[in-house]
Amino acid sequence: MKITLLGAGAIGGLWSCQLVKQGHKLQLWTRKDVKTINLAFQGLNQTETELFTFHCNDKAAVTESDCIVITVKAFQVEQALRDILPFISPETPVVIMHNGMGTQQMVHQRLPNNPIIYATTSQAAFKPHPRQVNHTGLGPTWMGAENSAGKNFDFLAEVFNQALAPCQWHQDIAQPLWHKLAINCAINPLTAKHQCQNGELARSEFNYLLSQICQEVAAVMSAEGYRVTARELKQHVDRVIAATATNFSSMNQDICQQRPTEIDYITGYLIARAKVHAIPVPINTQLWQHIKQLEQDNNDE
Ligand code: KPL
Repeated sequence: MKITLLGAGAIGGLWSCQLVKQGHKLQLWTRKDVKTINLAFQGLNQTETELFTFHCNDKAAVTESDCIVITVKAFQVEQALRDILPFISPETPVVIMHNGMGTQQMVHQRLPNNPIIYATTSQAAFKPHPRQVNHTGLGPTWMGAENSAGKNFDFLAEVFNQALAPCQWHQDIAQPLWHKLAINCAINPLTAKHQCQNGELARSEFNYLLSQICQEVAAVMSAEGYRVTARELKQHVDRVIAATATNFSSMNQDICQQRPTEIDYITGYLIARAKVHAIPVPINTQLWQHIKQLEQDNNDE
């Protein structure tokens, strides 16, 4: 397939290399005006790196793309779409993959005709420097239609599955998106606040706090129609903490490197939905305030 990918961060870089290895013709769309980008890629549990050269920013290639993949952060999706919109054909499917929720409405407005597919992944990747991507953990990827036109593109899950398994199509993509949101509500703000690796959260002192976060998320998820218990969410969070023990979460890295975080699309989205259902979420609200303060402090420096 001809693919254009926006957002070659850690996850975008990982998918770019895996899709090219599968024989797809993939170009990168970048903010910098460059013609090519080299990426060194280190596969999971491998010591050697492979070098990939990607063509970039070819407007005609965007128009000819069979699929557009957007892997920028949630708060960058609007700008990314604005940049590329004039070149996207109205029938081209657009796959959007980011942590958090809450970009759907804006995406519908900007792409009223295109098939829209949302994706969420638990694959882990790390960029030790701008031109190197390391695959650091395996996890499932889910894809699903966000509008009726998107329903015809369930085969894309198999395309992504061939590139990096497991990837499956979900009839109600909001369900895996909510489950990933629960994981991110629990792990990301705490690892950013305490400047620690994910594995530190397995210490007993975090147990009660994690359970309270899960309690609040479970209440909002249930009100949204996704029946889940706080206990189930906490067990899932504990499993992800163990599986990603040596990772620094994306929010930890964003705060550390004085970048904006996805807090408004993770905990902020939970708080917004809680408000709609009149459900109190005081613990998540405190964490949201704390991260907003850290972002502000970084800005003031
Ligand atoms: O998605 C993640 C992130 O860092 O954003 C987790 C699952 C917490 C892994 O680090």
